[in-house]
Amino acid sequence: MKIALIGPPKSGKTTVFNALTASEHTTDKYAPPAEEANIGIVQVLDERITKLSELYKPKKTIYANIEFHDFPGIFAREGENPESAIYSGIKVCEAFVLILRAFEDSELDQLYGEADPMKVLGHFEDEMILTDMVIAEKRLEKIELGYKRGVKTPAIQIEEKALRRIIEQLQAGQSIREMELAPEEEKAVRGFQFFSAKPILILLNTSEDGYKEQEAALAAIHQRGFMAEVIAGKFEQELSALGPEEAEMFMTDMAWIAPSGIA
Ligand SMILES: Nc1nc2c(ncn2[C@@H]2O[C@H](COP(=O)(O)OP(=O)(O)O)[C@@H](O)[C@H]2O)c(=O)[nH]1
Ligand SMILES: [Mg+2]
Repeated sequence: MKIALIGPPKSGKTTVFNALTASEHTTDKYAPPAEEANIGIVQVLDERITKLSELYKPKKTIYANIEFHDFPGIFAREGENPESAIYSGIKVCEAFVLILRAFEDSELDQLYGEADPMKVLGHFEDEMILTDMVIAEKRLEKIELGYKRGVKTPAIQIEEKALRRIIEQLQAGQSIREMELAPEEEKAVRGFQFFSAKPILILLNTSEDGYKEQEAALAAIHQRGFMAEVIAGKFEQELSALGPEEAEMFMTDMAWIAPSGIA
């Protein structure tokens, strides 16, 4: 499974990526955005699989893989071309993790504006909806042109109907993931890889002692129908740079009780 880490510049995408994949990509505050995505594969060491494997002793035990793609800021630059390499790279991912800055940093405030997760979330939602609308409308125009030339198959009619419903949803400012498509409609439009149709998890990236302060923001995001968690990205990155034993000692020393959302 491919998961795209997306978000505005300097929200902590690479920091979270490093934590997840135990990598050491640069997270320099002043570095320009990378040209390409960082890609890392993580094995999901599912205990159930381990137990089954112990029981049945198969020749090979294969755990599920998650491939994380850490993209340079998307939807960040005005007039970014939706057909650019970044967009196509993001499109092939099956789910998104949107990382929003919720940690204090006065220098980042000056460069990128104050941390305002709700505002940024709204911006991303709008951009996804807008990008999908362009794709859906373009396709619908083509279908209509085909109709005029007598190209009208039952499959195209299903697609046309689905696209009309999708456009209506998007025009109302709603994401595609919030609507119900019939299985044949879903199949007809699957190839478009609509942004707003994919599952999305919102991560509020905060400092290690900033959990409590994020409760209201988290609740507000949940209320808008999103899955969301708080993460202490930098702290997690530091932890993942330690070996497992060191990490455990460190956690015990700090009497750190992992809040929900931190594994
Ligand atoms: N205080 C604090 N700083 C962070 C946190 N996560 C990231 N940063 C800093 O924010 C800057 C940008 O982080 P980076 O991961 O490169 O952001 P990206 O542009 O979204 O990939 C770096 O200076 C990080 O050290 C965090 O949880 N707390
Ligand atoms: Mg980065």
